This record gives sequence, C-alpha cells and structure tokens, in this order.
Amino acid sequence: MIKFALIVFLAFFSTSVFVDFFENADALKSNGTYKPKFGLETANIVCGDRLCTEIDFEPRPNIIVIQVDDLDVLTLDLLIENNLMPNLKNNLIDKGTTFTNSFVTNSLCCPSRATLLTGLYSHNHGVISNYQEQGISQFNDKATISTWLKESDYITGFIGKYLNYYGVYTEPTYIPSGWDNWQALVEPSTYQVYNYTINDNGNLVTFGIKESDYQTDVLSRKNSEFIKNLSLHANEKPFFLLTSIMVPHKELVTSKCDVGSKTFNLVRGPPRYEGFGDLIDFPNLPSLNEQNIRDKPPLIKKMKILNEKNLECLEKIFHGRIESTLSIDDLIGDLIKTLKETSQLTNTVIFFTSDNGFLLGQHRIISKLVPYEESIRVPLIIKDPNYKKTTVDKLVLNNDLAPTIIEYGKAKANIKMDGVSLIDLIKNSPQTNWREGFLIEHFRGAGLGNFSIRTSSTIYTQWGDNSIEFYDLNRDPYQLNSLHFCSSEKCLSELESHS
Ligand SMILES: [Ca+2]
Ligand SMILES: [Ca+2]
Repeated sequence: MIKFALIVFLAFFSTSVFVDFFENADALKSNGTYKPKFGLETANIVCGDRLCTEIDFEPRPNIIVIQVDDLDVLTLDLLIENNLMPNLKNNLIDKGTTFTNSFVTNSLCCPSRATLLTGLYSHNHGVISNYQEQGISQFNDKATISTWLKESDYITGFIGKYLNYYGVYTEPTYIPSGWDNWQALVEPSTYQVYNYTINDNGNLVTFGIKESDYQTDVLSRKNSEFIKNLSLHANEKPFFLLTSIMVPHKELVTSKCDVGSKTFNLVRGPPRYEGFGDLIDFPNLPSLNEQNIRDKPPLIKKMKILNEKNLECLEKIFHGRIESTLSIDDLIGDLIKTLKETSQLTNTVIFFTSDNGFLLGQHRIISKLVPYEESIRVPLIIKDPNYKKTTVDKLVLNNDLAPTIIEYGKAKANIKMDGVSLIDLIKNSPQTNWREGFLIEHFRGAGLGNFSIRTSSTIYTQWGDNSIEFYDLNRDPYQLNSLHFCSSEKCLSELESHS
C-alpha cells in the first residue's frame, strides 16, 4: 500500500510538478518597453506585449526588503506569541500579507541570497555553496534586481550582509553593479555583532565595542540615513533598499558550547535585551532529539543522541537567537518611524523574510541545509499599503521575490527568472493555476547533498548516496517516520509506536 502510494507520488512529481514548474517559468513573457513622453515617470515602463494604459503610469512604490539570517519560523512564531515583536506584528503582519507556506529552494546563506537577487534556482545562477569556487565567484552581479531597478530609474541601496566571503574572495572595497549606495559588511568580520568593518561606498569603516556599535543598531541607523538623505534632496525617483541583517546567525568569535558532534558559537543580543531569552521556554517538539532514527539516511544515523549537556547548550543558543532577534524588531520600528517622518509610509512596499530556516535539535541536528521543514520554511510577510491584512497558504518560494519586486518596480529583467510574481496573491485575486510542488536543492556531494520535491502535503528526498526519504506531512508533520522504510501499515504502526 505504501509502496503503491510512493509509486503514484513519484509518477506525479515526475510529470505534473516538473511540467508546472517549467511552464510557470515559461509563462514569464518577454516584455517590451515603452518610454512615455509625459507623466510622473521617465523610466522605461514595461507593459508586456500589450499597449500601456494610464494605470502603468501611476507612481511606483518604494521597495524595502528586510532579509534576516537563519531565522526559523518556529522561533519567530514564539516571539510573536509572546508579544516580543510588536513592531513586526503591528506594522507588517497586521497590515500586510503573511505567507504561511513560504520556502527557500536551497536552505543555505549564499545560494539563497543569490536567488533573492536573481529569481533563479541555484542550478541556474550557479551559486551552489558558500565557498569561493561554488559561491560568490560564480555570481553574475550584472543581472540582478538592483541592476534592473536602477535601469528603471530607481535609487538603489544595499545595507548589511551580502554574499558569503564578500571582502575575502572579492576586494573589500568592491561594489557590485547596480547599487547607488553600498554599505556592506566585510567578511570575516560580518559575523561579529561588535568589531566589524563596513564598506561605506568604497571606504572601509570599522566599528568598535561600544553599546551603540551593536551591529543591527548600526545597520538600522544606516537605513534611516539612506531614506532621510533621499528625502532631503527632494528626489522624485522611488527607492529600493535591501537591508540584510546578520543576526540571529551564530557569531564567528564568541563563547561556544558543545552540541554533541561539534561545538557551536552563540550569538549575542544587544545589552538592553540581556536575559530576555529566558522569557520563552525552549520548544520541546516531538522531533527534538529524534529517538528512533532507523528511517533516516546514513548522515543522520551517525549522529549521537543529544545528552543533557548538549541540550543545555542548545537552550543557550536559542536564548542568544531570541535576544538578537529582538534587535530586528527595533530595526523595523526605526524603519517605520523614518518612513512616517519622511511621508513615505503610504508609498512603500515592505518585505520581511529570512535566507533560510534553522534546526534547533530536531532530528538531532543544529544547522540547516537539510530537507526538513525547520530548514526549508522561512517567514515571509509583504506589506503593500494598498491592501489589508491577509493570509496566503499557497506554496511560495524565495524564487518568487525577484519577480514580485520587478513587477512592483515596473522594471524589466533581462533574464528568464524561475519564480513568479506574488502580487496577484497579495491582491487576493483568484488563482486557478498555482504551483502544486517545487524542487529543493542542496549540493554537498555524496551523502550530504540532497534533492527533494515538496508538495502541499508530501516531501520526497533523494540523497547523494542514493538513500531516500518520503513523508506524508499530514500524517507526520514532524517528519519522524519516513514511509520509504515501511512497505505495510503494520510496519508503519510499529515505527510510529517507537518514534
Ligand atoms: Ca543563512
Ligand atoms: Ca524516526
């Protein structure tokens, strides 16, 4: 019975999902451009293969993307439930669209960031890892959301963490194409909440260890400066700001503790939030420290069960993540205040998301890069001032962000992106042909690499060593019993009784 279900599933994904996936990509039409003689805009307005109408000449919104690092949905939900993210809740969630099924197609920093910038899968933009040969060196920064928006007369600003090894495998003063204002953290100091260096439009500026040097707070001040400076010059062009926050990613040099197979660095919050981590109990979910791993691939079978000391370490990691994430809420508050002060709030679309999720001991793992929900799911909220609070449960991807941003900017991408714009979902337009499944990629060689197809209720994974996993997420949302392991209901009942 289960084997049969697996065969039916495989037959399904090998046909309809891939067909949908490629058809969606093909559905992005090659657009023509039209330069209006009159009106508020002087940019190339894109009207597809139809005549432009008046609506195309409405002023385009400012666009702000807040991308945070390694923030999992579970941690964010706990923070919100405990009223610890009031700025995110009141200004974005309560006034925007929350996507409850938002995923990244490669849950690793550098590939995911390259996808945000291009709308492409890893196998198409070429950034398949964090490291030089497969990372930043592969990235074509001349065809990204910033170059396309700039060509469409946006003022563009980047503030925060760029692609991994920026400043190591590039010159520290390098400025990628398409950015008018460039404020990028230089590696390896990127992963320090104090004592880090920023490339401020070609000048390297190092920050110290004062309380006011806390990294998220400095990035927040830079956000405000960027917006206020534009308003001072009465610039009529809209702006695009990508603000990329390093926390709650672990720090490079800080205290560390033992999580079993390795030691793990903590991340610090600002001093004003010291002790706030204790306000939230560490989530003890059924998949924490999974007891029976007979159904898991060899990589996970090698992992020892976490002992008391490891679990205490995990709690410390969790507390640091909570305290540092609180600084992100302050940054959101500052951003909203600045937009209000400059009368830009009603003309600005704001995105909030993370580059990947994170496992906090689920299946014995403290990391990402694996095809489990905690790793591949990410928060996504888009606040468009023209629409009210809503929730969307369609499957959406980080591949979709660039097409959405480009549509908001009425710009033109000179490549065929893999994602589709989310604007119709934000408008609550009926969708009859939305994706039913998607591909997830992790390129890490034999045993570690894994490729999956995720539908709304199942996930099938093939690992680099040919081991497989298959979960019915309705029956088994914590991915405790891979159905490939069992060929009968009797076996499954036994597996479930020991999970
Ligand atoms: Ca990350
Ligand atoms: Ca299991």
